[in-house]
Amino acid sequence: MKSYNMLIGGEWVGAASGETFETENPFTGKSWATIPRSGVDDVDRAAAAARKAFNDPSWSGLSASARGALLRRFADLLAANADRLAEVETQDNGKLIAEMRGQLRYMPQWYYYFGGLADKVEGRVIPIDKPGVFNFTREEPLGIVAAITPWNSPLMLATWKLAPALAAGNTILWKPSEFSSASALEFGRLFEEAGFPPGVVNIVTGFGSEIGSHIVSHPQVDKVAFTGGDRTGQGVYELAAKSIKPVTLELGGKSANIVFEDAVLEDAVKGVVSGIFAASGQTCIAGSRALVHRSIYPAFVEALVAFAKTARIGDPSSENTQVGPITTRPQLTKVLEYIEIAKAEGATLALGGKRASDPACGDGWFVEPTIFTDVAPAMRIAQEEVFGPVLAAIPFDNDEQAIEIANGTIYGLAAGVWTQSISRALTMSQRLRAGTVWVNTYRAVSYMSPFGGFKRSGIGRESGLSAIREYLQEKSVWIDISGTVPNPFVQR
Ligand code: TXE
Repeated sequence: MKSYNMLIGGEWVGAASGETFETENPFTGKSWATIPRSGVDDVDRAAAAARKAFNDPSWSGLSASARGALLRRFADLLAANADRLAEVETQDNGKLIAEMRGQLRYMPQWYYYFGGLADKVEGRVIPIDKPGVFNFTREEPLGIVAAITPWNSPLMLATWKLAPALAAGNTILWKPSEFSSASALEFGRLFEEAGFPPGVVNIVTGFGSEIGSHIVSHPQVDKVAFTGGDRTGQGVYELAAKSIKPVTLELGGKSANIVFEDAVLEDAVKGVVSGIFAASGQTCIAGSRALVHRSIYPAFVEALVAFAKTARIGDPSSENTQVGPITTRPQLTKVLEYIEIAKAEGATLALGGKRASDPACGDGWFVEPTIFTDVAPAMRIAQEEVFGPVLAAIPFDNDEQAIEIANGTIYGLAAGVWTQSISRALTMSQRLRAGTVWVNTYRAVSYMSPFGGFKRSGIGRESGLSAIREYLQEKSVWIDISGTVPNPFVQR
């Protein structure tokens, strides 16, 4: 068993209580490392360290260019360690090694991009309406950013927060998911190696149910950046409101992949399959509803099932595997429950539908790629986030109905449109109430393009130029240049 410590104020430490918990490998179902189990006093220590670092000239006195250079140095180290980190992640959360390598090799771009942006944040001079005064604005960091991150793409989703927050000059209290803390702790070493002053990045491990509320309501924390489930997100939002903290929330979705009758069917089949079966459906942007024009519905479903059947399921550390395990035991239970719910609701099971028994899966936590047809838009399987390899295929009759069904959930994270018509593509991209719309592609993300949710999928945007604004606050500075301070008792 490997034993990890966590990072507080530049020191690698255990929990003050000495307690740890075990982290499991979803492919073997066995524990492989121990992680410190923090209590509230550990959070207090980390918050104090983050505040000290925020006030210390070794961080606050750095020029924006120097901060940018640190981020770029970190990016270089990340690139050099990408494959090693990918292996840790695959062992800890069961994501495919091929996907993890791709993700980790791309991840440095966020630190290059936001490192480059750090010294391009500028204030404004306001042509103020009052004579004898000069007014300008400054863009300042918020202070301590608490990053609370999930297990599905642990380092990427943390990066979307850490890169802009650090570029803006904040310090970090990061609580990774209890299901995927190992990679975060390995990642932490690179901040040290890059030369970030102690306490600028603190990593506190433990259970959200035990320390989450304490982090969110902590008086030292100035902002909460959260990715996770919508119920947990609601709680975070409510608690943050009590101390008037700004939040960014990314809370998942029930995204529709809409296939029109004029689509290139082969491409649409690939897009729908990658939308739902990549990462075993455990992505916030999973295209978990396939909306298919009725005229092509039977042929499309047949092609979809045939293609999905070719997916190789098994060991995530093998290059050839295409569908890996479910990351956590509770998630496995949840996915299997939703399959039963869909059956009970009267949806037709066209593929899969149970825990995988393929010998390649061993004792791992696998669910077969599952497709339900005859799904009505109001069914729970068409409304609620499953976060697993379960697709609901829904027919529609015309464009208007497609929009109505696609927009007819509480979520609004993403949508896919498959069509060859430019006017349809543009109309759909305008009328779909989602933070991202893909046309004839799916799952593309970049450090350059804003990502976030409409409706209950969240608040705020990550990546792209505007993301740094989520970690800054504007200050207005007034300077008298008239040289005479007027008598306050004389009305002017
Ligand atoms: O998420 P949680 P869970 C969805 C998905 C999944 C469901 C539950 O549908 O089935 O959420 O997953 C921390 N205060 N998504 O239970 O609990 C927790 O420790 C503060 C969608 O794993 O939301 C972890 O670090 N923090 C999603 C983080 O919140 C708390 C990604 C996320 O865990 C807390 C993951 C509390 N009271 C799950 N309780 C997406 N948007 O991509 C827990 N946490």
